Amino acid sequence: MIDVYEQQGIVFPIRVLSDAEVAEFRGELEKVAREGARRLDQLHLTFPWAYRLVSHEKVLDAVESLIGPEILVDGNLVFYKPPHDAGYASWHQDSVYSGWHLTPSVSAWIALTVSEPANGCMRVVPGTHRQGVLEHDNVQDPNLLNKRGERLRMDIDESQAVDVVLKPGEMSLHHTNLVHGSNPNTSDGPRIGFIVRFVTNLSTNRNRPVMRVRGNADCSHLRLIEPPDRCSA
Ligand SMILES: O=C(O)CCC(=O)C(=O)O
Repeated sequence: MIDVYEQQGIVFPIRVLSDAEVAEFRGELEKVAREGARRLDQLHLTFPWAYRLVSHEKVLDAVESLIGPEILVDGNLVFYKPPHDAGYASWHQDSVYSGWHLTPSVSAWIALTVSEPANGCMRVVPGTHRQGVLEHDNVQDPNLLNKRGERLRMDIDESQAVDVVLKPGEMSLHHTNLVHGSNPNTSDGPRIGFIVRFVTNLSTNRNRPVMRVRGNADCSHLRLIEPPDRCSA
């Protein structure tokens, strides 16, 4: 797995959830996704089911094979594309605003529906993670899913792009410098991606709280936050 990841900047598909687990997590998500919501942030801080998903053993086993056994969650978001929705993600790198390129990190994209070209699956340009952090512009577009409207300045040769096709319960793991984006959902069903940003105890970023999901290294230099079920117990 690590060889493909280092060469391509992404590895997929990785089966992590059973059909029953997909149904359970999707059911929980549908309860909190308001009509028309395209983006839900940081669910793992509030909802025990979302914490269970970010700390799922199979997800963490794959993550551990790339960044080692000390694993922290630095963020979580859901991109929910309703049927026939114009929402899209422009070509971008995650590192631009996050600083994840400064520390061991990886993003997990967990499919809670099928994810394919017709419903706007993630698309990547393999190998671009080796180009370092590239120039981006900020664009205003109500259909843009990227929070700050970040869009890669250079043109992308679309013939080099690869569709990250996933079945429900499968996951991809991508590098923070990998150029990626996605097209609108032109299908009759929703497309749901549950995304988790993982870092390690080597992170020095105190701007955001992080949640430990595996390991026991000293993290006193970070803002560690407890899982939601323990807080409310
Ligand atoms: O889910 C998408 O369409 C885009 C995903 C993305 O931009 C990301 O995971 O950083």
